[in-house]
Amino acid sequence: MLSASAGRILSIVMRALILVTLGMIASSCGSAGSSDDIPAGSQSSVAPTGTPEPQTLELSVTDAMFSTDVLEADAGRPIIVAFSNEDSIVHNFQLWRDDSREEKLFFGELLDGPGTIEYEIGALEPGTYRFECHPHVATMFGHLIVAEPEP
Ligand SMILES: [Cu+2]
Repeated sequence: MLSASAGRILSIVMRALILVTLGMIASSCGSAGSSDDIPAGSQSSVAPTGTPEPQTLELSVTDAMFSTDVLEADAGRPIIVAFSNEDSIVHNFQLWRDDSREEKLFFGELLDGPGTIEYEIGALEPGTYRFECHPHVATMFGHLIVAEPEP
């Protein structure tokens, strides 16, 4: 019903965006060598396949405390949490959809002592998610803020 036509409109919009993007790439190639080129650094952020680049968020634990209580990430890009346990007791990273703690999205392998691990969270929609250490939910928690990347 409504969702079907909304989906059709969305796919038309997506196709138009892809065409516009291709047009921009084509025109930037055409002007190669001119002084007002896009800086080289910004070109590498556009993967040729359209696959979004992963982003790595660093999080460590010392004295049963996370290194931060706010993590930030871009929407739509796979998230990797580079987790480091610097304690001799067990910690991990788990993620809830929000503070209601009704929908758990990720449960990270427990690290029983010092060590590092990369948790592959996947891409998320914009929102304010809640992260915790499973054995210490009452004292070890924070928020992961996912937002649309700056244009
Ligand atoms: Cu813990």
